[in-house]
Amino acid sequence: MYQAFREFLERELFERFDLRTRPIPPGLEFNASDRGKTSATIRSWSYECPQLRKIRYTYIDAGEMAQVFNSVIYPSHHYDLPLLGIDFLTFGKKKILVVMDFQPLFRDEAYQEKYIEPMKSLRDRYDDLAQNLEMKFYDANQYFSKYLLFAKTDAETVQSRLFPAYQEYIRLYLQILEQTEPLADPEAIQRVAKAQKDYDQYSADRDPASGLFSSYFGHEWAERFLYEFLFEDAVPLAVASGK
Ligand code: BLA
Repeated sequence: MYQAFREFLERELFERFDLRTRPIPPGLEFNASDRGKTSATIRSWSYECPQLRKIRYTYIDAGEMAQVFNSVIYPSHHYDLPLLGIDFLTFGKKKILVVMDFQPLFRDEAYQEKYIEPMKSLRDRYDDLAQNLEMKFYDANQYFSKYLLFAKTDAETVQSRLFPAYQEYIRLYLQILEQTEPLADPEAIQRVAKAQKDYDQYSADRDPASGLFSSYFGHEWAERFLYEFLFEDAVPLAVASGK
């Protein structure tokens, strides 16, 4: 269902950047569970280049049960750009939830103006995909912008509306990256590194997918996937609290 989305992202990135494969820890690149009705595969890709220190995307294919496309792009610490976050989820025939955003690292006015306002006209044109839904797992004021796309929708809208919106968001993001001067001040660079790390910790601690990963692939694999791949700069909660 989201394969064309994955292919589009891949093409855009390969055309613009000199990508190298970024290693995925052994055993986490692919997994398959076969429990009769709940058979599922999960596959991930990861790349890097001088401007983008971590590009990762994951596809879960559990047939009619679930289709998921999830991605985060982390710029190099020399860019204070938001992260590009994508989470498109289809469960069964009815439940489709899509989220896409430039995920801000900082919340000051100047930052908003520079990196978030450029999304406004796009978001206004895709108003139907920005539904102001309540967040249960995350805090909408942390690492989400006011112009995020966040919708409960249907398969037809995914093709007719989400696909063009997605393409425009990605192109805008890459255009902003191209126009942004890298930071030179070591303190500013350090501040970005810290903010990206905090994002990983925040996201790993709240990830609503860990139950989904556990149910298909077991708890141990799910924990490794979360802390060694998806949000590798996060420390598992039990370790952080010394338990
Ligand atoms: C919600 N994301 C969810 C849910 C799941 C996932 C299962 C809950 C859906 C529900 O309400 O039943 C799934 N999250 C995943 C998967 C991965 C993951 C499969 O990290 C990894 C492979 N989530 C992101 C990113 C964004 C994001 C990058 O990983 C940013 C665009 C957003 N996901 C996001 C939001 C919700 C969500 C905003 C709703 C959560 C809420 O209600 O608080």
